[in-house]
Amino acid sequence: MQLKFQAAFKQIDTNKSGFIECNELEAVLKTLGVTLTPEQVRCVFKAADLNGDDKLDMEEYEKLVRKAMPGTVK
Ligand SMILES: [Ca+2]
Repeated sequence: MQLKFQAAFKQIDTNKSGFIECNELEAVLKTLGVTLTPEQVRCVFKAADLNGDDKLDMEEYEKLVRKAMPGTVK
């Protein structure tokens, strides 16, 4: 696991829960210039939430980023 990636994860996890919640995902998408409707954000979130616990752990988030932005995470 890349340190840079962990640092990014911690920045996104604004409430320091150790997980990324749906609203945190929405916020990070906005900073990336991606504007989605709440329904679309929910859809992306659900697709990324592999174990269905309604939050993204670092592994799930990494997979999402790898899928969404190939080449950004090595
Ligand atoms: Ca999860």
